[in-house]
Amino acid sequence: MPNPRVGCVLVKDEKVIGEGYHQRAGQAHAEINALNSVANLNDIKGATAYVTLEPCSHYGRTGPCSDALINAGVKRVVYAMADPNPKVAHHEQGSGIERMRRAGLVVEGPLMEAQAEALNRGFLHRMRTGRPRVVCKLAMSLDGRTAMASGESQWITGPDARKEVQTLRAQSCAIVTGWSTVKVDGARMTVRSNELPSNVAMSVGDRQPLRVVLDSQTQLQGDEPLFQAEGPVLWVSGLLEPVSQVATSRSTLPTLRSTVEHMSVPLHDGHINLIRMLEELGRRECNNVLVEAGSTLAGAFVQAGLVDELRVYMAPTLMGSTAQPLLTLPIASMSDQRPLNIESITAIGKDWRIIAMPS
Ligand code: AOF
Ligand code: ZN
Repeated sequence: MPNPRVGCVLVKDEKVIGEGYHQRAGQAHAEINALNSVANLNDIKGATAYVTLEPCSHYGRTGPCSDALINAGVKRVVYAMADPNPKVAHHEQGSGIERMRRAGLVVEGPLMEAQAEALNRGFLHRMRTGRPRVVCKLAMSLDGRTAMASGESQWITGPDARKEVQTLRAQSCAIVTGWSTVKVDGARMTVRSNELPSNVAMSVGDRQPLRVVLDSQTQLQGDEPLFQAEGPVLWVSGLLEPVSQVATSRSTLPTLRSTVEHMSVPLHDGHINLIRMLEELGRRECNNVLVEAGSTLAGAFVQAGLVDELRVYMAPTLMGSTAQPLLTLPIASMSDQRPLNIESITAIGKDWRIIAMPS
């Protein structure tokens, strides 16, 4: 993060002569690592490079990969998909593809575009919209309930599903939640690295995703467990009117940990503008957002059309008709339904995981 996952393989005379991948933002891109992996530089002359993303054309944290391939003597480049990053796609000296063609290389693609797209859904979404991709995770009973009338909701799903959510958190840039989850459930929304599968634990290290708490009416004190737990927090609350009152309310905030940032935003009909909030996360180069919230906030995200993926964990239990529905989403007529495409239904321990996208 915030960069895409990219891999590159160099082939000469039907043999793989080098390979590399982009390991971390700030370090060399896939193509450079692949070129550096070849012992004899002469072997690269006339080789073909296979890349999962169009080689870049810009000077960012590193130099342009398209130039590096040209200068190394690569003759043909096969790319899986074009890079929608405006810095590459709209570069004044041409995109990576254009530069390489101009230099006389044979450039072919896209090839296996859907698979390449699936590698980097969050990054690609941010490049196209300026906002992160939003996954909304929910847990429900077989009768579609997500909390008792009292708000009590722990635990609906079993340990396997909860473990998977740890992985989902670890792989997200930010986790968005609402004040009531923080207050009522005492949720910390952290990643517990000892609950991660070892390969995930290795790739994320001890990084904690940014936890974003939406608290339009400033109902939180700032001393709840979420604020005490390790890792960065963005506490978003509504501006009180008149502005002078803001200072008053601020003076009542306890001393916050240095990793907690408090941000006041103008409210719209008493609510935090979710699109603005996502745009702010996009500016912070956040690719993937996980919404882990109660039915009200999750419903607001769905209602605003901001959920790119719904992940529902369904537990083999009935919570009854006085319990709360999955989402607060008032729909009056069948013509206003929100149709979804189900991508997969998978057994996770005793629960079922349903992944659905808006159609
Ligand atoms: C490539 N090969 O392996 C990757 C690319 O900040 P920088 O310099 O690392 O540039 C990041 C941008 O480069 C990123 O937003 C994306 O457009 C492209 N990523 N390009 O040619 C790579 N990771
Ligand atoms: Zn590059």
